[in-house]
Amino acid sequence: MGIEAFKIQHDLVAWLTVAGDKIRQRMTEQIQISTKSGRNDLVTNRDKEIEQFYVRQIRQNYPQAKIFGEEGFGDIVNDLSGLIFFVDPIDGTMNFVKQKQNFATMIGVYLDGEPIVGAILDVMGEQLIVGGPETGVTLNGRPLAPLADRPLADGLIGVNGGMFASNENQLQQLGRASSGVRITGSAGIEFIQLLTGQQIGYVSKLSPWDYAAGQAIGVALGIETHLSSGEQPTLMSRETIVTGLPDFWRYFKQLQS
Ligand code: 2AM
Ligand code: CA
Ligand code: CA
Ligand code: CA
Repeated sequence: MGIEAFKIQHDLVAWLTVAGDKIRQRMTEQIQISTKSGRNDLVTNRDKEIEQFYVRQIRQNYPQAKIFGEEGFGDIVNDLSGLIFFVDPIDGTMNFVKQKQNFATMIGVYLDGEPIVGAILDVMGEQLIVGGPETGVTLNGRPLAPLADRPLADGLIGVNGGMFASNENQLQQLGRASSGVRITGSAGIEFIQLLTGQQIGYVSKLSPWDYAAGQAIGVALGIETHLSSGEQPTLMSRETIVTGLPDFWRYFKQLQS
């Protein structure tokens, strides 16, 4: 395909490892917090520093690539052509600020809209999951096998708290049909739980950098990622993302009809 998926994967592992070390080393330092769209939508100096670190690495190693990053240090991306790095420097910034754990750093890489490789690091849990359709998936270097489908009744699901409370997309019925509902506050951590078999599905309103990495890794393990309509996520704007094992998706689809 003209793109070295294994080389990109190797680079992502190196960059996320350095980023994770930087964040953990500075956990006790005072952080500068500001709000974005509202009081629950935060950004810190650490989010910005880590995105700038990734942007420097990407520019140096993949000068032809476009960078779609949450904090705005990348490019203005208007279409999916070419090589694109979707960057979320700290995912779960509210958890980073309030809990000092349960947050991730992640990057997803696509070529002309097709997944190449994704990497997600649970920074405090030190769990690094990386992979894609061509490279296979590893967790801290150990290979992960594709996931077997499981009935909704036999698995936990992750949801967005606001959507669950308002029963958007009939999430409460979905929750009752499952083994239970969990609200984590970090899309990256939700994806790690999904990809390692601890959860069977996840529904949330997400931006491209929130699901690009998880979707790319999921393709290699049998995880489906859709819009609630069933269409393919656009990787361009904030949308309701439904991701999980096939049985989870079948049940979700039935509830919408
Ligand atoms: P973030 O921390 O990188 O912003 C729970 O809030 C999850 O939804 C997190 O993964 C968070 O990512 C993401 N999210 C997406 N849009 C958000 C918004 N407008 N406000 C808060 N969290 C948002
Ligand atoms: Ca944010
Ligand atoms: Ca995010
Ligand atoms: Ca973020």
